[in-house]
Amino acid sequence: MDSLAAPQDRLVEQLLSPRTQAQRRLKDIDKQYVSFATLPNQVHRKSVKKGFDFTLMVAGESGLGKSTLVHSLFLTDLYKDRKLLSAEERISQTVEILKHTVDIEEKGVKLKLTIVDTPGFGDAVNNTECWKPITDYVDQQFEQYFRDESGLNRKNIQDNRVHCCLYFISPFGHGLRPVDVGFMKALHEKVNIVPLIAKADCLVPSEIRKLKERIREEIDKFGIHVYQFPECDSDEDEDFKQQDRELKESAPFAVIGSNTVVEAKGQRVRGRLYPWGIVEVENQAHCDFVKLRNMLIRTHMHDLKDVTCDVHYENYRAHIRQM
Ligand SMILES: Nc1nc2c(ncn2[C@@H]2O[C@H](COP(=O)(O)OP(=O)(O)OP(=O)(O)O)[C@@H](O)[C@H]2O)c(=O)[nH]1
Ligand SMILES: [Mg+2]
Repeated sequence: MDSLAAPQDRLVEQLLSPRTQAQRRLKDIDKQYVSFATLPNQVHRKSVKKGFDFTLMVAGESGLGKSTLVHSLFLTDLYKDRKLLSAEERISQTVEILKHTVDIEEKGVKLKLTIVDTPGFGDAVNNTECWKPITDYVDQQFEQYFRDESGLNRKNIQDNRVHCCLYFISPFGHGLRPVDVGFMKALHEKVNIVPLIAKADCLVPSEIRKLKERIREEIDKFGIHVYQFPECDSDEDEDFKQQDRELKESAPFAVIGSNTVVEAKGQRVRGRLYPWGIVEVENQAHCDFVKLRNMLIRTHMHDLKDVTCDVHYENYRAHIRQM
């Protein structure tokens, strides 16, 4: 409508007080619409009031840096007054499934973030079905949700379903190992899998590029369904489209984790200090950590939840009905 108005009218409109402008706009809306155009606002207000929740799981072979990455991603930022771990207080080996929950609030928006840290596998000689405790955990959350949904008090259901599983792949192999294929195939119908190349500081850029390519090919070859980033809307601006393209091209993300803050070029950054230099976790030239964090928190959290609900949970319900 704006574009059709005469320039003088537009100028007058701009000179009015913001309040009068708003009232006029409302009147215009009244004239043209039944008013369900305000629905997004209503939904927005309601969701903000209720708060959001998100559950992220990490899985993969033992010692690939899962617990470290989770701390680098969230916990050190989330616990504002928490001290960073010193070298002596290193994270120890995870031996059982651990659930951490943190409530964060930013500009009045509440997020309840749950992180499920799982013990790494691959230490045993026989790794058949080593992912069983993890598949059981994911199933139990569906089961609980299904029970709550069919119960009497459906108003305040806690959604503990796993919305995303970061799967760590070793940087030392030449692609996927049989255990990686086994794990991902056991879980790909139950949860959104986001594969990661762990400890990317062990590889030079050309090796990372090759390994990424190899992993992408093998994921295809073995028919593994990892989480697919949704198509970018055609009406998005060029910057957003470019970011989206870069995100898709970077998969599987190569990440680095660290619990220590080091000094690099006069600044204190989270990184790893080697005798020959420093790798910075949040430096985009060093790894894809920032891309991963943006994807999880800023751009794709909602889609990950939607796919969990509409695809994975529906699969589970269909499966239950058949039994
Ligand atoms: N080079 C390098 N080492 C890392 C990185 N992330 C973690 N580490 C080190 O790898 C070791 C294992 O890290 P953890 O975070 O305990 O690994 P995990 O995958 O949780 O291991 P489990 O709990 O046994 O499954 C520690 O000594 C970390 O300091 C990384 O990005 N690069
Ligand atoms: Mg661990």
